[in-house]
Amino acid sequence: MESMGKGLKIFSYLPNPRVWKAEIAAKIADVPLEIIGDKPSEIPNWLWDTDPKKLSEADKKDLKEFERIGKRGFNSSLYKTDRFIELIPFGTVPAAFSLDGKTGIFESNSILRAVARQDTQKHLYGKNHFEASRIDSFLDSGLVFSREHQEYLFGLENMHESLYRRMQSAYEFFLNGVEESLKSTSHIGFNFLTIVDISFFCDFSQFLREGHYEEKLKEKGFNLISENFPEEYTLTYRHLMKLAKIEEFSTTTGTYLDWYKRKLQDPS
Ligand SMILES: N[C@@H](CCC(=O)N[C@@H](CS)C(=O)NCC(=O)O)C(=O)O
Repeated sequence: MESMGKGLKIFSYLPNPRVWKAEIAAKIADVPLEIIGDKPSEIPNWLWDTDPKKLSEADKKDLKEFERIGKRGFNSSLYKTDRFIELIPFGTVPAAFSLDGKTGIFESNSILRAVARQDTQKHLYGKNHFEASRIDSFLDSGLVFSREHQEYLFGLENMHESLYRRMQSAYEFFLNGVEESLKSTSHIGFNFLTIVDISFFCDFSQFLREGHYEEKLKEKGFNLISENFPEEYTLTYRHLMKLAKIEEFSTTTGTYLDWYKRKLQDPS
């Protein structure tokens, strides 16, 4: 296979748990990453491109041709170049590019895979093609869960019955599978750490942010979906907490889960 050099360039709003997937894997596998971005409120002032840059108001007037209205999560104007859309046709971030800028990679799990494919020692993407495919199976299931929780998190300010029920059912289905797998292996689906654990950790930590909207949900008559997570899915809960202690995880996510750990200690 043609060698393109080791590494990856990523553009996103930051911090973003979807970017952490690649960051954690890159730390474990020693793959260089260039991460470019800004806080979510500033990302409409950036040129979404293989060579992203911050734009002034004057730049924005000159680049009017690239102005597009956000479709998922953003409802303001975003400046996405034609080259960006050519390489990232769904127009989402995180967006990753090969070092020569010729190949666009989108979907955070695929960006994670792109890092893991550059790992030659840690077997983050399994030890053979069958294990890699089994890893893909878990990642596909995880994407279904994370797509549901994306819509759910967007809707938290104003929850309604059908959105809540969809999330509840996706949560139960996904966590049942993860819990089952942890009955026979130390990690999800395997007896060693893989990108399944990394993807799960980042997506599930993001989902747990529903906890910040407990009052808003209660006002509409709903409980937190993860209310009894530690008791109902004990193995999964323990696994999440175990992963949180691994250095490459904790140095990437910082204090993100601290509020949740505090909440568990003081459930009042
Ligand atoms: N499943 C995707 C989700 C990516 C996504 O939906 N990104 C949104 C922000 S949360 C986006 O880039 N939206 C661009 C827009 O609104 O046009 C992943 O894991 O990368």
